[in-house]
Amino acid sequence: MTPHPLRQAAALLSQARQVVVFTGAGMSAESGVPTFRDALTGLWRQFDAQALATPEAFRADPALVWGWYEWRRSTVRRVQPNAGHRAVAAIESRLPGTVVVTQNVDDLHERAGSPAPVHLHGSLFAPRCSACAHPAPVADGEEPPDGRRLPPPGCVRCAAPVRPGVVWFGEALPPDALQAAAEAAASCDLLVTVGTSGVVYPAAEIPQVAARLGATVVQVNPEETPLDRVADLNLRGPAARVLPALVD
Ligand code: BJW
Ligand code: ZN
Repeated sequence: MTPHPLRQAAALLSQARQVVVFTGAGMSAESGVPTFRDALTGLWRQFDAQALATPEAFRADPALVWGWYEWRRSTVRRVQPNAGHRAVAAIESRLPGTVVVTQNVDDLHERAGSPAPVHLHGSLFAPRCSACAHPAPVADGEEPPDGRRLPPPGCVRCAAPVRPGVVWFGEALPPDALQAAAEAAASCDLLVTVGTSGVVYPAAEIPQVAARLGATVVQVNPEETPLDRVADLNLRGPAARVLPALVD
């Protein structure tokens, strides 16, 4: 008899020697951070990605883009990691050497106890100068700007506008992060992909690389995704319920 998929996944996890946990927006959904592409609530269902998440958009209207990201950052500051983030941290403490690779720009993995997640798409908490890349301080204790336009601060070094430290469409991913993720994917024997639609490249290659090189891939997602065919096991459920059941 085929064991229950959850039990099968828990057994794979307990036998694994080198694990990668690859996460997307669905990981933080139950904390109250909106995903990008979910029907109705996804950010790209309500906002125009081309007008907000491209370098051209920032050049055309820095206050629109900066205000939107400050609103996103204030949302993240108000929410807490969920049981899924804590389960990921539990996997890492049980199996040191586990690598968490996230597409998320929030800090919920860190706040749940993951020491050093690899941020493929940057962070809401690492603004930098748009001209000289000098790191800029994160504004603290301000009232959430509520999605309103807000002119970005000027760089202390060269006075050019400060930009959000995230990766926009058409921009290269941080080379160190991409390399760390690719190496971890190439050397793991189990990759758990959680809460990603798997449509944004090159990030979506990470589970595919692991599968191609022989790792077992387990997917946690309430919906079907293009990664279904890469995954050996599909656990159809929300991260905050499925992941704790894997480490219990
Ligand atoms: C749950 C859940 C629960 C819900 N529990 N699960 C055509 C083909 C291929 C590629 C391209 C193409 N045209 C253009 C490209 C390239 C482009 C791309 O991939 N576009 C595709 C969308 C078509 N990629 C790029 O531009 C990248 N750069 C690049 O290619 O550079 C080339 C280059 C090289 C050298 C020099 C210069 C250039 C950059 C991509 C950057 C992506 N940026 C964003 C925004 C980040 C900043 C911000 O936050 O605003 O990253 S877009 C957005 O998508 C964000 C996410 O990280 C990323 C992935 O989304 P994710 O995490 O998968 O979220 P969703 O919403 O899509 O899915 C959520 C999932 O969760 C769903 O499946 C739900 O079912 C599930 N879920 N509740 C578990 N409770
Ligand atoms: Zn500068």
